[in-house]
Amino acid sequence: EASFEGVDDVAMAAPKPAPRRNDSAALAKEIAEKLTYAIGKDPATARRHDWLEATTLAVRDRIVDHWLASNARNNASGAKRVCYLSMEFLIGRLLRDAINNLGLSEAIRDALSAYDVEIDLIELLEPDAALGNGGLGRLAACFMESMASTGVPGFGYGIRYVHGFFRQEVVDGQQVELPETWLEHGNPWEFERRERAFEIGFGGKVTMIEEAGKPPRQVWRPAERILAVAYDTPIVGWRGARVNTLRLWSARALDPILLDAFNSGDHIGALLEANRAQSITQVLYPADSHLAGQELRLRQEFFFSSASLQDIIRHHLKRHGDLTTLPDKVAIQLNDTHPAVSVAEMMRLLIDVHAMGWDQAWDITKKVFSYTNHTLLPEALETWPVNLFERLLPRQMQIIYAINAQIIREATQSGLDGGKIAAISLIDEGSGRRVRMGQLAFVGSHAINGVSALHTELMKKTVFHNLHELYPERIQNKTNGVTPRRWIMECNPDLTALVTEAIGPGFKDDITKIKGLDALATDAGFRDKFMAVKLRNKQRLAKTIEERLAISVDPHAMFDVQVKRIHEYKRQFLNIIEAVALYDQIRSHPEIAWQPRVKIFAGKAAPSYANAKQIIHLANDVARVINADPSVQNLLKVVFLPNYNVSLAEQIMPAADLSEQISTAGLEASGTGNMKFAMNGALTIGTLDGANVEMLEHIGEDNIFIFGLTAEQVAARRANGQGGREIIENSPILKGALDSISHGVFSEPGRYSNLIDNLYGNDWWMIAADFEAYWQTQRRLDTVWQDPTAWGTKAVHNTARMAWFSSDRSIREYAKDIWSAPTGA
Ligand code: HBZ
Repeated sequence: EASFEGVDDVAMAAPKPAPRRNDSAALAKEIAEKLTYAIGKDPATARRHDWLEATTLAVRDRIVDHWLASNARNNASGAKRVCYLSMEFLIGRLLRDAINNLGLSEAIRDALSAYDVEIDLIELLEPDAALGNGGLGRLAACFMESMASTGVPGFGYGIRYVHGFFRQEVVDGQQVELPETWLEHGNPWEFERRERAFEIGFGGKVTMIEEAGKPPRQVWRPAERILAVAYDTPIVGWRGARVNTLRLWSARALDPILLDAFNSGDHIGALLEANRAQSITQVLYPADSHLAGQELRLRQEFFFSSASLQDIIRHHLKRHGDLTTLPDKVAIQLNDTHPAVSVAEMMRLLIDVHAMGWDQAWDITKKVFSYTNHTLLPEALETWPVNLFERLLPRQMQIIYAINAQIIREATQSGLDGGKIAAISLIDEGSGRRVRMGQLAFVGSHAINGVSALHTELMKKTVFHNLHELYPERIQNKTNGVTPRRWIMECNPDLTALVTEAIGPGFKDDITKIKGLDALATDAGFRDKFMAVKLRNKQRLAKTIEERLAISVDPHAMFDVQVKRIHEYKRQFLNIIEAVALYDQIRSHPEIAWQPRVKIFAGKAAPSYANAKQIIHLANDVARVINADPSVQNLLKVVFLPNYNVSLAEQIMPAADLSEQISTAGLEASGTGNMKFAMNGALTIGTLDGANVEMLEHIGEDNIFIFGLTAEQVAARRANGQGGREIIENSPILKGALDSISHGVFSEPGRYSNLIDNLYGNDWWMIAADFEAYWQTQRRLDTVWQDPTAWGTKAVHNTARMAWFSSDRSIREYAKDIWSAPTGA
């Protein structure tokens, strides 16, 4: 009970431990104590990982103090709680975050230096918790930190995957996936809550029970039952003011071993059931853009949804006694459709388990839930075959049919025609009957949001066009943000020190104050210091590149960076073609004043996404040839850094000069890397897509480099079926680059013919269509780079004008407009 319920009767009576002191002497003493008594090592023989663990435990004690206090406050005030249900939390390392937010950075550094231990070195040994794929999972992590920092009583609910996102190696230029084992040496941040375990059912039958004097009711008797066990991780907000909980569920068998089978000699068979149960939380699906469509995935979704809802209901009943007040006390945010089955499961729990009537249950459900959409890509929208759903979740399927009937009645009454009704139906009757999870999440929620202004408008016009017509007040926009603690203060300490020196430390508490830098953009002295910080960050990244890849890059060259998941719509291919074109042009026009560039790529491809893997291969092929060619040595390098993850991002963001945000317009819902780069003073080259549009508004058109077709133009070109052939044939630079790729300058001929044929064919991602504009804009950037004053001024404006993209702003908007939840500030 400790974490959620806080002070219970026993704890009240027990004497409280003395609060911890935060000076370096006290910390040094405690770290040594942890090392000795928790780890069993002597300072003289301790290894670096022992010091990491001892430090983590000492920091953790301080977090626990704040954590218990936060929970006690929640319980005393009865304030509305926000439950953020997400299949992914890409939290990365936690030690630096905790130390920074508790204001312990210097004390810890000093404490450890007494033992000749460097915090910067031991921190690197913490595994990077990669319980997510990309932007969606990282957004959930930023939101958890911002809820704690803005005073929202937030509870993250997700899955404790034993194996997070795979580790990527590049072998002979190609991606190889290796298992990731973040829990191998234990996880000091988590607390197992044995008392928080819920049964989760699958399969079986639904029967109607009729008891005298009571209305008939449905009872689900699952064929298979397993346990969901809670593991809690504290999430520390800025200044430790609030510590929230991330509760991750782990699957366990009800019976660890089947004794009958074991005793009759079937030793393996006796363990099968336990293995099957545990398999649910073994591994994260590594696909971010197309549906895995496998039974295990649906099991994962239901498993964590049901456990979270049972926990929420249990807590509510214990505190408030009565489920009719649930919407006043809890808001549940569905992070994409992955937890959308929650809508049906909530109805089941209210009706079947807690004996509520349908109408009241439906009203409560809609008031409690809200849903965030993160993609318009049709191949990423979740649908499940009706027969799979029915077999695994028979009662929930019945409820979905009943919800559907009700929605169709409402649609008919409001005069929607048959075609529109088919479009809003929760069941897709088209290609084999399928349950549409987006529609389910929509109808079960009072608010549905997109993640940037453009994306939200497109949602209204495309995927949810008809539902929007039926329920026009439900869709709203909540533009994404990123936490400035991790993405400025922690990843860029030199910049943080410089900003503090220039405008004082107020921006740490209120990021909008960073606007104060704007006036200094034209101050040569400040600008020089700003660019000197950038140079130091680039030197550090250059060292990493040298160590990992044995490629030496000049920190004075422009670092032109594209790091994100590899996907055709994100158009890494466009960037690579530009690199090839540049390579050709530098060699054919040595008289031109080319500006030295290092093109840096990083990102993972879904293991089953063949074209994305080809793009990685091409990047590595191109890099190998260009980096070995003495004729462009000082002017162009290409680097593919393997195994992009949160920790690598923390090193890359502060070291970038140019940020590539070049998705085909209309397809990147928001982007969040775009924000991290700009906050750290990189200029953006980008399309009018996702949050780039709003970045343009905030940063100003002189300080961001926008090119290419708009979302409308893309839609029109696609509708016309104009391919790329004509464009390619009229563009000697593009044609030349494609020819050198096809003809085997970088590999045997034909290796990339599939990718190239696609450009000549329908050019679905508008790479040919946008190439010329992209090329010209890159050359404009060369001109600006030649003028360090101009570049530095724009860089400072970027950092100064990005405060609005703090996830604190996003969270305050959610709290006010969607959750009706309190914020502290
Ligand atoms: O969510 C991303 C969007 O592509 C990006 O534009 C946006 O900034 C970010 C946060 O809103 N979407 C994802 O990252 N999506 C996934 O990772 C994903 C994971 C599993 C799936 C589908 C999508 O089954």
